[in-house]
Amino acid sequence: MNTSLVVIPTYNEVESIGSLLDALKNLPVDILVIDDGSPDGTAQVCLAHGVEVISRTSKMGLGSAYRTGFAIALTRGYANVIEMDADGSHQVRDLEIMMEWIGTNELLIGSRWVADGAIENWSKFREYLSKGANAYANLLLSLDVKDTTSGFRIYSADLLRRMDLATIKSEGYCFQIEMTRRAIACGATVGEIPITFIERAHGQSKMSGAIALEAVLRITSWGLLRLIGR
Ligand SMILES: Nc1nc2c(ncn2[C@@H]2O[C@H](COP(=O)(O)OP(=O)(O)OP(=O)(O)O)[C@@H](O)[C@H]2O)c(=O)[nH]1
Ligand SMILES: [Mg+2]
Repeated sequence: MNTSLVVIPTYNEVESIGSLLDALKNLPVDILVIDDGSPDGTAQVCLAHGVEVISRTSKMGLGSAYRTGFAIALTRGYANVIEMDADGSHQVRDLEIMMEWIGTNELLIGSRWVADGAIENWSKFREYLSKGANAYANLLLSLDVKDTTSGFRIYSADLLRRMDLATIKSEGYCFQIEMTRRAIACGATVGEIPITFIERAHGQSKMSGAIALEAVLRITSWGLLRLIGR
């Protein structure tokens, strides 16, 4: 067993998961895929690569997939838990660099919006949506993190144990913001490492109006609670 577990949530990523798993095999990490019954056969590709898959029966959301994966990681005694998307947006070469920083901060975020961070092939709309979400979250929540929505992260297991994960409610990318907020509330230091985020070349984005709305509503309600001192 390695000391780090990469948790990868998947829904219909059959065209990109294989190359990600191949690249990850060169790193000192174990891999756990949380697949929500992808009809395209994503889970079968993982199993063919000798990778463990938790197969859930229906699409239950990114947040609940990560909560499931984190709980397993903590039960098994990993020291570090890594979050990574299966769609080719997160690069294994960036993960190698992020792993060199393990031990410096309890939460390491692969960041698009720090110096030397980059995006490739993203539409202006997606860029403004991401920057807008980060600006809104920072304005209302004073997180002082440039890329709170990034899903490319390394958590120390000690931090995750303190974070009371069962009470994290978000399901879309707001999960990343809620986790950042909770980590800071639990006394974690946060380090941002520049990454190059590449727009998926295959498959379909799971981004939707409902997911963006969840983020706006939750950030606003956390901001209001903060304003009245709760
Ligand atoms: N298990 C599970 N995985 C999911 C679910 N929704 C998204 N994912 C996976 O989570 C990762 C991130 O999802 P994306 O579709 O890339 O969402 P996104 O990064 O917000 O959107 P894009 O930037 O447009 O790609 C991918 O590996 C998805 O397959 C879900 O409901 N269940
Ligand atoms: Mg993506």
